[in-house]
Amino acid sequence: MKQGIGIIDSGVGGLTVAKEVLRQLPREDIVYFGDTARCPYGPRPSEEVRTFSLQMIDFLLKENIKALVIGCNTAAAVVLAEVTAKLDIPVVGVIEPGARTAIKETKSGQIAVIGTQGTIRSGAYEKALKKLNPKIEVTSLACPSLVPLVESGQLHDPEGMEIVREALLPLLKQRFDTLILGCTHYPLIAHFIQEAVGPDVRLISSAEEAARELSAVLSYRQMLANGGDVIHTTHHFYTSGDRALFASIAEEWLGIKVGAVQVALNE
Ligand code: I24
Ligand code: DGL
Repeated sequence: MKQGIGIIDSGVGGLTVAKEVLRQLPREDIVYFGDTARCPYGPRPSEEVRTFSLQMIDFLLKENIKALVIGCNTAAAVVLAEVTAKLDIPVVGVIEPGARTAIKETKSGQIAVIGTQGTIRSGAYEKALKKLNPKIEVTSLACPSLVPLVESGQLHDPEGMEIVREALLPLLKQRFDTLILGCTHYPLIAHFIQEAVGPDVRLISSAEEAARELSAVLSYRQMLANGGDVIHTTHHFYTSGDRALFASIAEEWLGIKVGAVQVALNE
């Protein structure tokens, strides 16, 4: 039987990762789990994020996946190392791939990172960047107002632009030429973010880079789904919350028909 790519996220934000996987690896089946009932993870203590993430992973492992993507930056910041060490299948996080691309792109050696409180507090991006190049200067900023902004749907209102400007104010005193969008939701407001930091700053989407990394890993290990001219895929979507709400957001975002199944995780 064809094995799928497992993707976990705190909710619907990881659909930005799923969309990139569908685009870059159109032959692959996706098995997505979004913990919408307990979203957001950003403000939660890391021990809680760890427990919740491991519950989702346990569920997906029973779904016969061949690789796992930790699509949520907050979760990847906490559990990636532990899960990579524990599982026999390839595990891809959303942090290292974005860090690598930022290092490749920066000319000044000054990189900024934005994310949730949990992601920034963990220092995971800073560690990943400094591990690759200790001379890189890193500026990190938690932006707790941006996930609620995206989820409010004000993606094209002047009010949304103001919230982004306000959130990024502390960055504008800093010097950097590359900005890592270290959160699933930020690609949806990339236009606001670009406007706030100016046209000379290069934005890096962690979702896009994670999908690229997955593609490289599967290719290297000769684990890519094979087939001819006709592509046949079956995707599965699980949510801990309301399945109709989940499905409507997923359908709009991915542009495919989505049947979501609700699953209760242990409290
Ligand atoms: N976008 C996100 N979360 C929401 C939302 C949204 N509502 C409207 N849009 N709600 O995240 C979160 C809370 N829900 C989740 C489902 O269960 C119940 C609780 C960003 C989505 C990233 C793919 C705006 C919106 C949309 C469709 C696509 C994109 C988008 F409706 F931003
Ligand atoms: N998925 C989370 C992340 O990428 C954002 C939403 C949340 O706080 O749960 O960090």
